[in-house]
Amino acid sequence: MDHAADAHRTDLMTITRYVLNEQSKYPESRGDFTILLNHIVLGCKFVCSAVNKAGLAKLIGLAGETNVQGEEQKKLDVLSNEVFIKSLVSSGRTCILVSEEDEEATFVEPSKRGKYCVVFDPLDGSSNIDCAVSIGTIFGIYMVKDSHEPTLDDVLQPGKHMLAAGYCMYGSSCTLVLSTGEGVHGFTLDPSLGEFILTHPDIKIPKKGKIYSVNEGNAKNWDGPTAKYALIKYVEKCKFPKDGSSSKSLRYIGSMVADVHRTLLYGGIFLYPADKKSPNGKLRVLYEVFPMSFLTEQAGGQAFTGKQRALDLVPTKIHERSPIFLGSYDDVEEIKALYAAEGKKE
Ligand code: FDP
Repeated sequence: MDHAADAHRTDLMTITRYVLNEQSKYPESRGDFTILLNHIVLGCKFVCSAVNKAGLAKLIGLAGETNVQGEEQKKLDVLSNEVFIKSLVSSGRTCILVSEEDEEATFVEPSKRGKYCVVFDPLDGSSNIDCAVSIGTIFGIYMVKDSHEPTLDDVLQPGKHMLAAGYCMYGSSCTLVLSTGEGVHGFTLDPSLGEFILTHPDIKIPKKGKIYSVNEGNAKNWDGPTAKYALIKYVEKCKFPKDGSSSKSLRYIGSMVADVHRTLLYGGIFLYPADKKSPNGKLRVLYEVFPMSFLTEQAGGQAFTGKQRALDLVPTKIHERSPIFLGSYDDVEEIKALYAAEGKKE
């Protein structure tokens, strides 16, 4: 009998235990962050359960449709948003919430206010919902700037000021990946326990990868001389490397959470450039680009916008977009070099 393995199996590092351990490093901490995170985790468990039951419960479809009982159906992303907003407000630890689903930020009423601002996309990859492909929730956490009345400036901060970021992927298993600024850790939901258990401690992205991930069908719309030629050259290099190395594989799920999750674990690069349809790129700075860039850097990779380090961006609007290239350190170095070389020709 392998007693060591047994001890490991019975000594479960749940996400709450992990965060409490982290908290104990800061004697002045009052446990507010742990409470906030517990409410995010609750939202993730709810959405996971709703996603798993979506087909059965007739949650799939457009908001505004009615089901056979004549009740109004809520689209999964509308439902997920409601759950996160309610859970975050009731935590008593938040003051501003920015959700992909809501045009305006939510300012929490004074009696329920705390010091954290949470930016999130409750259900990212929504075009994949109806065919049961992996989707996810993405979140980032800031601390309010000072004790004055909170304003939008508290969330319009560069990504490097985030205290924590993460995502939960609703895939073949439900996986929550979190960084509080001390590495990246992955937790898998054990459905029988209803607990996220640490399964991927200290995720490090390979220095160079064998996969590139981009919606290449958009190539005719890739925009601007620098972007267009840098990208075309990069993609050509992935397919027909001139240095005798093997060509890279193309993997594109079209769900940012799933594409970034694979990139963190297997290495490679994920690209969403600007194009003629989306001149500033498609992905949103606050709740897609920043959290994923934060995690990528914490795992040892890089995140670049085509002009600068992604986490240095200072958003001016809550739903601002940006091009993003993130992943293995060496792969992002290559795209940065191509952008620099093509930029000089302009
Ligand atoms: P979706 O439109 O399905 O919600 O956030 C938007 C997003 O998904 C990302 O999850 C995904 O990476 C990207 O858009 C896919 O966009 P394309 O369909 O243009 O490739």
